[in-house]
Amino acid sequence: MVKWTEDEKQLITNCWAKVNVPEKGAATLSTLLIGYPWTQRHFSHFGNLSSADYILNNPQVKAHGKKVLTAFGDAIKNLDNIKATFCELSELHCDKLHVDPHNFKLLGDVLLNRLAVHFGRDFTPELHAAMNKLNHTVAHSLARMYH
Ligand code: HEG
Repeated sequence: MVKWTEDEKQLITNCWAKVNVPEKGAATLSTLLIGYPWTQRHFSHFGNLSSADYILNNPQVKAHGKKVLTAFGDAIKNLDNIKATFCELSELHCDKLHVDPHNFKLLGDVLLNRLAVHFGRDFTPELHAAMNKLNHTVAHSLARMYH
């Protein structure tokens, strides 16, 4: 299991405390759906996703984005135990949703970009590295039930 230094834990928790989860969740999921349109196939029941405008204004996209980032928050509260925390979610994404695990990495990268834009110069290389490590761990933990 991944090991965190106290500095990394501090950087991640301090950063996350300043994140507006509903707003960044909506922005992250809509950017994923617009930028990587093959991800839309999982959300056909969310209504009209036929243009960037529709995606950005879709209330189900907003609500789901909030759910996804809330789960990121759960991972952050359980940094030493992310695999166990995401055990059921991994099963869900594997067995029921059949999401290609590569898409977890894409979502994490989109989130990282949104945070970098939001925090500007406060998004230091150290914070970037810690958040990148978190993304890898989240993606890896979600993909665990695939093999
Ligand atoms: Mg997933 C459901 C978290 C990536 C597609 N996702 C969910 C749920 C959570 C979650 C918490 C709700 C589970 C429940 O209702 O019990 N997702 C989550 C995380 C990540 C992620 C933390 C991080 C990378 N998901 C992801 C990606 C896709 C996807 C990349 C597709 C490209 N998730 C997906 C779908 C659902 C969930 C289709 C069901 C949505 C619904 O029907 O409401």
